[in-house]
Parts: sequence; C-alpha cells; structure tokens
Amino acid sequence: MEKKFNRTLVTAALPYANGGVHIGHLAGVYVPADIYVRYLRLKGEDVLYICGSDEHGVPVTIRARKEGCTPQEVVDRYNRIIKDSFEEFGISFDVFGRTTSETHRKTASDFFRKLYDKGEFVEQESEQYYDEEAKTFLADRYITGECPHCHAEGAYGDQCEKCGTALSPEELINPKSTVSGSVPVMKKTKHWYLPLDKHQQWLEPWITKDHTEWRSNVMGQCKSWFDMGLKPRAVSRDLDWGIPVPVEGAEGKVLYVWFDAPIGYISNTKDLRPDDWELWWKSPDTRLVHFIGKDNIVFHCIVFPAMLKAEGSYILPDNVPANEFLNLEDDKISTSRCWAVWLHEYLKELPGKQDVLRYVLTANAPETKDNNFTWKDFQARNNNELVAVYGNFVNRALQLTKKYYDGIVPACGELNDTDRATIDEFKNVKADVERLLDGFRFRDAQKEAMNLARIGNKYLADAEPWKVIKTDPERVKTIINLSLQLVANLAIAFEPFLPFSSERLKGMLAVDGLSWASLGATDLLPAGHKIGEPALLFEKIEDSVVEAQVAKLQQCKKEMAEAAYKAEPVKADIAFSDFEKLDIRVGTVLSCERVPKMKKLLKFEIADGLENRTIVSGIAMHYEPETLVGKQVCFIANLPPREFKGGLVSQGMILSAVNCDGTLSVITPERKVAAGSSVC
Ligand code: B3M
Ligand code: ZN
Repeated sequence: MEKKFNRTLVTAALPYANGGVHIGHLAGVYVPADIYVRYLRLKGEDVLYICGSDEHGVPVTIRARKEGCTPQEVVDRYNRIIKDSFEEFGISFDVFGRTTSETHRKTASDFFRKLYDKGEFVEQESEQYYDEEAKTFLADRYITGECPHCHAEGAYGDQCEKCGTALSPEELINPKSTVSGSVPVMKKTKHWYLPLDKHQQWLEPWITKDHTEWRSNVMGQCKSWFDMGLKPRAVSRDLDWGIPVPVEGAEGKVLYVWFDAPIGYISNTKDLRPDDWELWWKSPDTRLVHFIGKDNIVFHCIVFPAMLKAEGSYILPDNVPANEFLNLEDDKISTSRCWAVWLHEYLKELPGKQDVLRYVLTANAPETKDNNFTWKDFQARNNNELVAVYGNFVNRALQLTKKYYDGIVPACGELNDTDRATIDEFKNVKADVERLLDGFRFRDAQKEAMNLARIGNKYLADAEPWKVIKTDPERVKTIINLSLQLVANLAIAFEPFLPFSSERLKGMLAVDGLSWASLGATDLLPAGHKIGEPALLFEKIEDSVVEAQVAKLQQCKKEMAEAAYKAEPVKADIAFSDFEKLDIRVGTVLSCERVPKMKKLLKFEIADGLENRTIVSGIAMHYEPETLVGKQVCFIANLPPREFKGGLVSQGMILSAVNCDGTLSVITPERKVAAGSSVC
C-alpha cells in the first residue's frame, strides 16, 4: 500500500562555509531540490525546504590558518557569500541557517547527550598523532608525508592527491605536522563511537527491502557498505573548533562535524518553525527527503538514520535522491586546481542569466552517472533550445497577437483537425511532468516541458496564420487563441525549472494566477483579455562570451599550477671551467618560418654580430613565427652544427624556459643589446 503523507520536509546538503558554491553544487543538489519544492508548493502541498551552512570541521580551520584569521571570521564571510548566491539563483529555501547558531549548539549537544545517556555509544581509546609543540591532536589533513604507494611528497593523512589513494595517517612515511612542522608522536586518546555494526541488522533490510525505489547509484553504495560490514564510527574529535562534547572528562573534544551537521537540518527547522518543528521531524505522516551529492550517501543513508533511530523519536528519510558528479570541460571540478565556475562570478559576468544556467544544469543533471558541463554546450542549449524553441514560440505568438488584435486575446472558433491533434499532444503534459518529478527525474521532466514549446512551434508552422490571415481571418482567431493558451501553459510548466522566466512571461501575458492544477487546459486566457508588451524571453549568447569563459578557466588553472609548482631537483655540480666552455649569445631574429612537414620546428635567421646564422628550434607548437621577428633571443653558439631531414642545418640552440604545463617561452634579454653580445 502507498504510504499517505501529509507534508514533505526537503533538506539540501549543508555546504561547508569554507568557500563559495560552484556549478557542481548547484547541479548536484540545490537546483533539483528547488525544482522539487517549487513543484510541491505549486501543487498546494505542505512543504519546507531546509538548508544552511556547515560551519564546523577541519576544512574551516585550515582555511582560517591559511588566511591568518579566525574560523569564526571564515564562516561569517562564506555564510554570507553562499546565502547571497543561492538567493540570486532563486533557490527558494524556507530557511538558510548556520551550524554555529545557539539553537544548533544546544540541539546537537542535547542530541549527543541523549544518545550518551541511553548508552548508544561505545567509548574507545586509540592512538592518534599528537603535535607536542603545538600541544594538539592532529586531524588527518594536518599531517603530511611521503605516500607509501607512489612515494610522492606532501601526501595528506587521509589521501595522496598525486595518486588518489585513500590513506590513514599512520601509513605516511616521515609524517610531519603542518601546524608546527614538527614530527608528531602517537598518543592515547578517548572517543565515542556510534556502533554502526549493531545497527546493520535493521539498516540493511530497511534500505534493501523497504526502499527498493531508491536510485540505483544510492542503493549500490549502501549495499557495498553492508557487504563490507558496517564498523563503529567515531563521533568526536580532538579539535578546538566545534561543539564541545557534553560529558565530563571530554575537555578539548568536540562533536565530529558529520555528527553535528545533519542535526543542522533539525535545528534550522526549529528556528523556522519554533512551535511545530516536531510535527516535521517526528510525525509519521511527514515525508523526509534528503537531496545530496554522491559523496554524502553514507552519511545520509546510514550514519544519520542510525543516529535518528538511536535517539528514538524521529522519522527516517523516505528517499535520498543523490546525484553523481558534474565535470567541467571534461575534467573533474577542483577548487585547488582552480577548475570551477563560481556562482558569484557567473552572476557578475553573465548578469540576468540565472535561468539559463538552471536550464543547462538540469538538462545535463548527473542523475544516474557523472555528467559534463561545457561552455559550448551551455551556448548551444541557450541558442538552440531556450532562444530558438521556447523563446521563439512565445515571441511569435505574442507578436502576432499584437499585430492582428492589438494585444487582445481573440475568441476561439470551431476547431479543425490540426487544432485537435495539437491539443491531444499536450493535454497529457501535466501527468507526464508530474510522474517524472515524483520520480526525481528532473532532466526528463524539463524535456517534457520543452516539448510543449516544440508542439507550439510545429502548430504555428502547420497552421500558417500569416498566410491564412489573407484568406480566412476568422480562422486566425482560433490559431492565435490556441497558441496563447499554449504560451500560458509554458509559463506554468516551466515555473519549477525557470522561475525568473515564468515570472517575466506571466508579466507579458498580464496574468498572475496560473495554477499548476490548470496545466494542460486550453482556457487559461479568456477572449478579450489584454496581454502586456512582448519582449524577448531569452537572448542569443555570442561565441566571444563563452570563449572568454573557457580562456578564464585555462588561465586560472595555469596560474594555480605555477604557484604550486615544485621545481626539479638540481643536477650534480659541474666545474666552473666546464661552464666557461659554453658560449651563450644574444641574437636578433631576422626571419622566422615554419619548416614544411615538420610540425614542431621553426627555422630562424639570426643576426649574431658576425655573419648571421640559421637556427632550427622545436618551439613551433608554442609560437606563431611572425610574432618572433625582431625579438632578441639567447642561443648556444658553439654547438656542432646539427642536420635535420631535407638537408636543413641548425647552427646553434635557442634557449627557452619550460613552464610546469610544458609550454616553452624563449629567453630574451631584459633590455635590448647589440646582436652577438655574450651571456655570462
Ligand atoms: N558539508 C559536505 C559537503 O558539503 C557537508 C554536507 C553536510 S550535510 C549534513 O559535501
Ligand atoms: Zn600517492
């Protein structure tokens, strides 16, 4: 039997307040959740959309240390930035709270204490790395050393970024504390553990038998955890940033961030609804849905439910529609490699285009597998779908209304076969979109909405009102009436997906009360109603705009790589007399051209203060030859001549710097010097 729910509590993962939010976050969590809650609200359902920033944990302390400020300053700043970005993208949270709030501190602390008093934790001592100079236990991320697998230096206590292997700090060779630089020692420490091994008994059937409707990616991850056997998880940490563990003898210990963060959903609900928050969290007729990214699955499907069950009075999630990851230009989104599109930057650089990004991210939503965002595809979807299909239909229908009827909706006359076929095609749109949205299939649902516009374009193309107006003006009234009804349907169907555009479109139609229930109807705009002024719903995006975005990404990535570049070890010493044997000179480039059939080579004529010389250099992939003419370069003058294919002889070697990304830059003197000057 279908469970009957009376309200839905939707949560979206609390973003860490140690950085901004990027398109990966938006696509993975906040846009799909927003579509879902907007849809439920339009249907008149009782729904709350809960979010906030996750302000504890080691990443915040690392950021603070790097920036030389306090963790509180870091989270204050990013809480603002994140909240503003979401608001501007129309992410319609009912509340956006903070895990540093007093409500949250008390809620999380009481929650821990209740589990503690009920005997739901096991206490365990273990050995952990301790920094004796800084007098602090070290979180995994604060320890670096040599990777035991690939032997790269600078691997972290939880992962080697070079080879990607997950590590535990004891595995690092020559570990070092990044706090003081000293060598850490092992020291005993006590922590509280949630015995997930005991919870497996009910967790496993609850997910694998009672929730077979969960997405396969979510189910797959849960099953693999179960197959490995759940293990107790520590819910406290030795750290000075977080919520103190509320038991005696726990000085210097705080709740593990993954223990307090999901409780943030509860405390933020409390702040929003102080009087009836329990109805939302404890009543079995409330449906709880968590929107998250795939890296959070274990916490939302296993750890948090175990916490809720152990507490005893809470409901459990009904569904956890987790998304996979979104890549950017075929590469993993990475903050540290500067490979991301930040929302606050997008808003500045492409103002007013929030719906375009919402559309593209939904069209490419990583619902079942990782997906890819490219600026070319962004442009194509805008130009070929939003502009050419949706915007074009709306514009034609509204312009024709203005032209023929001075903006007044004409009456619908008798329907012919084309009209009836068209109505048949779109009358099921409501049921189709609803079925898809109820099943968390947002990209297909949006496709369905776009299909309405395709139907509209086809209808106008078939009915040809611009021709018929000359022979049968009465007939055109019906065509325009039906087209306008379709436009009104589009405003409704797109409302959960593209809220800003639907608002504008309703303004153009001069209506505000189009309800979801009336989706599919053909009498939304009565005859005689005067519509507003038509304007373009979407604008074409030029090549230069997306090219600039790609260039910006490449540039930022390059600068980041340069800043992080670790130079090669220096070669063995040589005698000074050996160095003196090298004759390095400056020459002026007289001409420079590509060598036919040799795509790497450039042929130079160099003025060297003597008789000039020809030098062949393998830098053709890095320079347009004409840009080098007139420049001064440094070259080794006393190498034996080298012969290339086709009898080409090089009399020297041009010196270049090799950048960390492999690009070559010729070395030139800082001031112009006489051709042939020697370099010493
Ligand atoms: N802040 C991790 C993340 O942003 C974490 C989510 C908490 S949800 C309770 O991926
Ligand atoms: Zn490694």
